[in-house]
Formats: sequence, structure tokens, C-alpha cells
Amino acid sequence: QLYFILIAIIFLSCKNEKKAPIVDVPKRPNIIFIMADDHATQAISAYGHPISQLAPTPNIDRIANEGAIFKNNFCTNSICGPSRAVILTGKHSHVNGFRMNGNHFDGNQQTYPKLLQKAGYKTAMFGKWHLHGIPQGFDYWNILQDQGNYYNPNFISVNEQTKTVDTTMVIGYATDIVTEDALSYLEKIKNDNQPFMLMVQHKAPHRNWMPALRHLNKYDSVPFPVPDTYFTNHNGSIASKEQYQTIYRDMYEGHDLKMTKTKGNPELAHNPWKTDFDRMTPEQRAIWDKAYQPKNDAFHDAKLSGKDLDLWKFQRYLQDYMATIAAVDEGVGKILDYLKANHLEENTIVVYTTDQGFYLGEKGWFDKRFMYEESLAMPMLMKYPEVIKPKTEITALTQNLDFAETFLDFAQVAIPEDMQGQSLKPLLENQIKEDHFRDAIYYHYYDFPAFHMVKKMYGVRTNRYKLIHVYDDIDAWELYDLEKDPSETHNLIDDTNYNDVEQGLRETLKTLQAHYKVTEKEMEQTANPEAIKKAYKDF
Ligand code: SGN
Ligand code: CA
Repeated sequence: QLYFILIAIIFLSCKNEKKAPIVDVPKRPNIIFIMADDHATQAISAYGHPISQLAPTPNIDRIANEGAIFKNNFCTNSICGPSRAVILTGKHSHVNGFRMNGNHFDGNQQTYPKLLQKAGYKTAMFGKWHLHGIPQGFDYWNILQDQGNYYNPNFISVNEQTKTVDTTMVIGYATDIVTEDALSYLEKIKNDNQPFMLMVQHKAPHRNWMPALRHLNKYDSVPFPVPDTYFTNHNGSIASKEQYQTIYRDMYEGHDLKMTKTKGNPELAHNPWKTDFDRMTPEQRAIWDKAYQPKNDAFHDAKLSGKDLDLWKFQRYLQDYMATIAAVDEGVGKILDYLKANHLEENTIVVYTTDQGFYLGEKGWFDKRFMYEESLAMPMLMKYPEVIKPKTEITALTQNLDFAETFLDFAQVAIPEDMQGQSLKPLLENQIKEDHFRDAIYYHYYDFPAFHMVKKMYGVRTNRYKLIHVYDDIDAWELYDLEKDPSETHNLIDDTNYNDVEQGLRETLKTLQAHYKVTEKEMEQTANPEAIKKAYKDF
């Protein structure tokens, strides 16, 4: 009997040997890339900002505690579609062709998911896509239509039976649906014996900040700290004076702030885009009204005006914004728990990031687009127990431009020559000194005239300084010393003490523009003065 068992073992192992790869390839990691929309670093407790300490994100923080936190990670163009296109391609906006929301992403171009798929990865994409067109390079995808809605959103996916691309309304809360979809996919591919790469991309905490039903009163009694610059007059920056993203002036009372017209009546005040609320079921709406009406009635009783009203709006904005993050954080927790329970933890890279930074009242603003710190900074947390030591802090200047190369590098896939970033792997493995990584980053925003009226601008940021050129309908330069003026309220461009600094930065700017192949065309004055005038009137 023993003899037979021995023969059987030899036979089976020979059979197995035939199937096994000829070279000894080390195990490739799985990758789960979780991206929120408009999630500011100020709102992730691992980053330590006072706002986030009042509304912590324990699960997102787990990624930082068990892995790395990037303290100086920035986007190249602070707006949704463009940031996503940079992440997929590893190329700046002017190279991948997607400069502003509303452009069409050329889906036929090279992306890191395509390269991973070709190299044998199982790839999938869930949630907010916002690049128009159909995702390519994914074995499975189920994406939110356009910007996506918080309640009962429409999803676009391939119908397995008919093989047609269908749009379906799914009843539920967007963040939960996206998380659950990713979890069922993980369960489905569990035994496939293939490395996987998932992109899990949430709508939250994007405007109009509608929390899940279970979180509608979560931060009602939390007094969020008002930024020192909430009532600034923007001296020194024409672009800052002329934007339309000031909380107390530009937020819509009904749609954004969920304010009601009168006491005792749930009817919303100014609500120009009815679709966000009108798609709720009567049951959802009833729970919503029950939660909001007492606080809205109390607001009517208080009869606030002037600065008190402005400050009330700030609190309402923050309460809703932070409450939408609660569901994202729970979703991250579920994914981390799933990995642990299924012994996938060690060999899976988990990333948490967002498409760009966001204003939580700094300079009086919401939204993004500017090259100032709040909108330029992108949270970036990454864990990979086999490689990254717990509580690693990366202070090197990194960008979303680097993500594609990082994932390819970890997956042992050759990095194409034409990608413009740098793999973060050597930084994470401690094989390169932080100050040898990159001296300066390049930024370029194009979406003007458009909603919020933030002018076109490009510039550079080093460890200490920032130089910005605002162009098109104006021609203005701004220079900031981030060490002395972290809130960027003192434009030093006319300060002669900074002449040498300015000269140096102008040279760095030229060098980077040459390096990234930014041609004169990208910096041309193309605006039509009449169209701009009209946009200032219409928006
Ligand atoms: C929507 C928002 C804007 C936001 C853009 C771009 N308004 O238009 O406030 O700047 O998206 O955001 S909303 O009330 O309709 O949501 S991005 O994240 O897609 O770039
Ligand atoms: Ca966004």
C-alpha cells in the first residue's frame, strides 16, 4: 500500500511540475485601489487635521497604521476626470488628452489596468468612472453614470446575457452599493488562482453631500473648527477674488445645504438640480425629512443673518460632508476585514486616495481647482505588509502621476518608456533617499470658463515654495513661501527679497515644462472675452 501511495505521489508531483512555470516567478501582489471623490486630507484622521479629529476615519487610518502615509502627495490638475486620466495613464493631462471635465478620454490608449490585464491580472472597476465612454482593460466593470447620485444611482455595465451595455437604476446608497459589488466580485474570483487589481471608486464625498440614512444626524452636535481664513478678502490674488466657490455665497440653499423654505415644511429652498432628491423612494425621503426637519426648523427659529448665517452654513456643510465619509470609511473597513478573513492580507496592496484635494472652508471655499495646498494635496495611504513597514511616513514630493508606474513595478510588469511619473516602490522599500526622489512638481489646470470660474493656471511647487502663473483672461503671477505662510495669503511676487527665489522657480518651471513636453500651445491665451463675460454672468 505504501508503495502505491509513493508511486501516486511521484506521479502527481510530476504532473504538477508540468503545469508549474518554468522560471521561479515570485508571487505577484493583488492590488485594491480605493478612491473617493473630493476627499480632503483635512478629513482623514491619520493626517491629523483638527477637523478630522472630530469626525475620525478609523478604517481608512488602518491603512496608514499598517502601512504608509504620503504627506506630500499632489495631483497634477485638480479636477475629477483629468486626475483619473492621469492615474490610469501615468501621463500629464496634455499628453493623455483629457485636460478638463467634459473632454472625452481616448480609451484606446495605454493604461496600467490594460497592462496588468495583459500580464495575467484579473482586473475590475466599480463606481465612479467619469471619463465618458466605456472602460477598457477590465474583466468586469460596473460604473456610475456620469457624476453618480447618492441615492438609487444609475449604473452602466455589460449585460452578461445579451452582451449589451445597459443602464440600470439600483435602489440603495451609492457608497454601499459600490462596496458590496467589489466584495461580491472578490468572493466570485476567490478560487481563480490569478492575481487581481480592483478599482473601487466612490461618489462620496462629492457635492451635494447626501449622507446615508443611518448617518443623517451623525455630526449634528459637532462644532467643526472654522478656518482662520474663512472671511479672507483675497488680497494679492485676482483669481481668488473672482472665483465662484465661496460657501456663504455660492452654495445652493436647498441642493447643497438642505435648507428648507419655511418652518414646518420639508420643501427644499433653492434646488436647481432636482434629480438628487427626486430619485429617492418615498420611504427614503420620509426618513430623510424626519432627520432634517427638526434641525431646519431650529434654524428658522434662530433667524440668523450676516456672519452668523455664514458660519451656520459652514457647519451644515461640514456636518454633511463628513457624514458622507462615514459610509466610505465603513466600506474600507469591510474590504480590509474581507482580506484578513480570506488570508489575502499579506499579499494585497491596498491604496486609499481621492481624485484631488478639497476646500473645507479655507479661504471661505468649497470645491477645488486652485493650485493652493488644500486642493493640490491628495491623500495617499498604502499598505502592503510584505514590503511596507507599519507607520511609514513618506514626505517626498509624490503625485498621482506616479501611481501607474508604482502598480506596474510591484506587479513586475515592465514600465513603458512613455509614462511620465516615477515608481514609488523604491521609496516604500527604503531604497532611495526621500530628497533624491523629486525636487519639484508640475501643475496645470485648464477648465475655464466653467462652473466655479477658477482661472487657468500652471506652476511649480518645491518643498518650500510655490510659483503660479494664472493666465488666459489675465496674466498674473503668485509666489508663496509655504514655511512662513502655509495658508498662502501673502503673494510675494512683488517682494524684492524673494527675487532670487522667484528666479530659481522660473527656471525650475521651464525645466519641468520641457521635461514633460508642455508646448507653448498649452499656455496660449485662447479665451473669448465675450464668452468669459457671459460665463461670469451665468454661473
Ligand atoms: C459638479 C459639481 C461642481 C463640481 C463639478 C466637478 N456640482 O458640477 O461643484 O465642481 O461637478 O466636480 S454638483 O452640485 O452638480 O455636484 S468633479 O469632482 O467631477 O471634478
Ligand atoms: Ca473630484
